Amino acid sequence: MLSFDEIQHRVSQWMGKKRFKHTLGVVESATQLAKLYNVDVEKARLAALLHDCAKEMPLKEMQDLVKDLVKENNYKADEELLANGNLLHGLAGMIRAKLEFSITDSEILEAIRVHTTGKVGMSTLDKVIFLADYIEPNRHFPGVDELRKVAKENLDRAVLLGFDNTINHLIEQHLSIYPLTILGRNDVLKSCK
Ligand code: DGI
Ligand code: FE
Ligand code: FE
Repeated sequence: MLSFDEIQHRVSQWMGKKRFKHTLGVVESATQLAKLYNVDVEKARLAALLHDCAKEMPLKEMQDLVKDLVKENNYKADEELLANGNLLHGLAGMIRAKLEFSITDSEILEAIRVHTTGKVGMSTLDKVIFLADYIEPNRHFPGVDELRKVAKENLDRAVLLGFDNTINHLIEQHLSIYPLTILGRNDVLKSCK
């Protein structure tokens, strides 16, 4: 098994400078959140390092990677997920992490897979990665400071705000909302009550 630094070096070669900087920011934020919410810090660091490892692959390559392994892994990849790299890079990244680095920890793999869309029944690690992706230090968007504040107080409420922000954004741009994003949002809303 490669060390964290060796994996980091390989990952840096798979993406541009900006995304690599984002990735290191997610590692930093995920480390803080993991400590705060009693998640295994090493798992959080590795999931954060790998969460976008497939993001800059051409869509066709992502699709090939996914199609090969979807059957034997029992993952469902529907047409909407397969057609959009913004949605597919989580599943593709999970498979890449497995193939290239022999990552077998199912909690790490799942957090990578669901980091964009979320899902119903997210684990604390899933939420930590989802949120770290949102609030890492290089993110600048209206409301990010409020989100950073809530993230320190209540994990579920911060994840809900993240979902709301994504969904609002998609609506403003007249884009399709992946159904699992809505289901994931409604599920975490229940935990907030
Ligand atoms: O990979 P990152 O840019 O760091 O962040 P991400 O994995 O959260 O991906 C964000 C992109 O995915 C952004 O362009 C919005 C898009 N996205 C997130 N949820 C949905 C979505 N796109 C669609 N069509 N539907 C969704 O539910
Ligand atoms: Fe991503
Ligand atoms: Fe990201």
